[in-house]
Amino acid sequence: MKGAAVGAAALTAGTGPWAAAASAAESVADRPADRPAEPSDELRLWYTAPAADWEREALPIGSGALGAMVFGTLASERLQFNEKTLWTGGPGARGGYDFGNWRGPRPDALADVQRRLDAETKLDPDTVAAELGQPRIGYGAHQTFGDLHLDVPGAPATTPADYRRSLDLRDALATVTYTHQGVAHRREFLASHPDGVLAGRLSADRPGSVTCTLRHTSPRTDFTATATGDRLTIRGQLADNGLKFEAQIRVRHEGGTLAANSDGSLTVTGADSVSFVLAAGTDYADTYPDYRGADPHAAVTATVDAAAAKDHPALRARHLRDHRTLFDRVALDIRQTAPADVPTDQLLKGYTGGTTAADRALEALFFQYGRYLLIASSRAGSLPANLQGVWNQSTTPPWSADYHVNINLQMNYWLAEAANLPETTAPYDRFVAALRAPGERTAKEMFGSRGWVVHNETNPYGFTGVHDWSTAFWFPEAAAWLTAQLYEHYRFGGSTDYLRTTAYPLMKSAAEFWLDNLRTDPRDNTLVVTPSYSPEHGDFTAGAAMSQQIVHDLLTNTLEAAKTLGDAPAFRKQLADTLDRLDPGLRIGSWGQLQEWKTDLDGPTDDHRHVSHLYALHPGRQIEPGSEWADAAKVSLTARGDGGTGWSKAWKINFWARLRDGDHAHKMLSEQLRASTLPNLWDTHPPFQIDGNFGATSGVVEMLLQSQFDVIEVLPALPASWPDGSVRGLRARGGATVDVTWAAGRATRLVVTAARTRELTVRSTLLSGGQQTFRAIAGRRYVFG
Ligand code: FUC
Repeated sequence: MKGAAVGAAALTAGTGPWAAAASAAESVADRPADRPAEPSDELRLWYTAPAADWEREALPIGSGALGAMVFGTLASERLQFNEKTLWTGGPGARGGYDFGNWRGPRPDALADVQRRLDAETKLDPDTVAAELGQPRIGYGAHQTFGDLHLDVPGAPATTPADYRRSLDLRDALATVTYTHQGVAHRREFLASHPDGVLAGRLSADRPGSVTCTLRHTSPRTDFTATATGDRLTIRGQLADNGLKFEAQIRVRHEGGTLAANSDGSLTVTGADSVSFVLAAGTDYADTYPDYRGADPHAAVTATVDAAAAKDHPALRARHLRDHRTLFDRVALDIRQTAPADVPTDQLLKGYTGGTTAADRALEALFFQYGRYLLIASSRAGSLPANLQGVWNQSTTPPWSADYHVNINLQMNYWLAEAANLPETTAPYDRFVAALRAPGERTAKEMFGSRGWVVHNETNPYGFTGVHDWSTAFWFPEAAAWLTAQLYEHYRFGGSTDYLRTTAYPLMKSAAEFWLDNLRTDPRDNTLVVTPSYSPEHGDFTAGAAMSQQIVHDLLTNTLEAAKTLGDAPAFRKQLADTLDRLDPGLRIGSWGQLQEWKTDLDGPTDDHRHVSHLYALHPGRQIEPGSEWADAAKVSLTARGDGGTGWSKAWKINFWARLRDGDHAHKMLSEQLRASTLPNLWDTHPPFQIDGNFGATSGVVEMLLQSQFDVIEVLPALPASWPDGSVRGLRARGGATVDVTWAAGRATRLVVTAARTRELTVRSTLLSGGQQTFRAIAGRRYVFG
């Protein structure tokens, strides 16, 4: 009944489908009856040749703390692997900082720059960096742990015709299969979060035909590798900062013999199958100021021994249950059909911009790949996903494979709540919480103020100061931006306890920093951030749009939270008064654009990749669709164009979706696939940078469901190229899970599952008047259409 009023009917009361799924999933083959089987080929990356190139071709698996890149090389399988905390730098590193390093510039340098900006309105970045910057020392970089090689003597010299290398996103399994001399060989690799190990198995369909040598190599020299019994131990200490690291590998074999070699390798000969488990760790701890915990030996030994006590099928079953509990929550059907004979690199090459069912298969795969990658690189118990997730083959990776916080780390988590993976934010929360102590020290020493601060980028060792790269060093707004995700976690999940204990203390401290640091702009008496630098672009000014919008967002969220939690009226009043006087960072310029700076400096031909002044549109919620600001944002976005680096294109998907232009959002998705995606579907800046993958998945969600204004908006930006389809399991703020089916571009069925008892407002063309508000009961499903 198109457009007719359909009463919200509670169908089932219960604890929600995912709780039921988790307890019912005794066997991995089990699937609750209301969950359709998904065509698994559509959720698989596959190739017909081994990977030659780490960045472009190898396939990622990860458990959050551990990651590996699988090459599928015939004669010597290569698993490049990582442990997330293996970082050089930090206090105690050679030339490392002692948290006094950024006592900063001359005590009056900041005030000088502020005075000059009052008088001159802008200053070039080099001038400001000469005043406020200082060399960055002891920053460090994420390190590869090395490669585990599995040498297979007698492997075919050329790639067999039936060779297949694949990554199944539902199973989180990387497999390699081929037939050689009549024997079918299979390799399977996984990264298990519940068991904390990388695990693999080599098998064949003829008994006795698996022989292989396991050995470890690394570009580092500060370790020893020893083999005893079925165990290979790699142990060392980073020369740079003394961080201790250890990995242990244990091998099992069915049939054949095992030998430990004096060169630190293990050889299995003539087995029916060989399996291994690998655990790794360091003595890193996220505790200021020393950042060291227990020697990793005991934990690595316990983990690897516990995993080695299980056989591979048992590890695999536990891994599948864990992964699918998260992954299976969301299914996207845009009438995609993956042609059975077209490998993923060819699917990408043949992509025509979304006009065919094969194109849609790539788009749906890319969407789910973002979810897969977040599960693989962000689980509780380690650091959050860095610029490369958890995958890094180098000792000097691009940008140190660090945590850039002038957009990149934040973008990594844009999908987490709405794409139904809220558990993946646990490491992010912990990381942000750990920045507070060093960030308060930096606020005190550099700014003489309360609160905490962090600038353009950071590392696991509390680097919260500045350096002197003039166009990318000054960004004290980063702390405020980082806390926005914490408040989103509350808005989606609704736990007041989480708000009180985790989010609010960090938000409040970030707000205190700005209460102390906003200055009165002599031009108009408003409160502004100064000096202010719109990320990586233009001159230093006072009150650039993004600075103002971020602070506006922070103070708005903090005031809301303070009311919810009943914080002191005097503090609430201070927040409200400050918001009243704050320049909101929204201004329309001479050519109808949303201004990037407080004075009208925007060039209509400027195509810079950062579109910072649209923060208020996304990820913020200051600009409502249909407003004059939205029109101005559209002018700016149109002028910036459809180019940019991978993450920039991904951001533009989100922007266009928020502007309710599904076709342009889809255009940006197709630009990203066409120009900024590698054959293994990693996003490329270039080089590989994972934020673009995460940002694109977030953008697709924004096309299908939005809730930033506390109204559940169904199909707000559906593109013409997805006329029919369905999506299951997206989350909305207010604690609801939404399934939508649509046909000919209009919703035909809507299921809202309430996680909390509260009033919900749903907007959809399916509802009479376009909108319905009802009191939802926790655990019930409300079906429309
Ligand atoms: C920001 C971007 C760069 C790059 C870097 C890691 O500084 O401006 O393009 O993505 O982060």
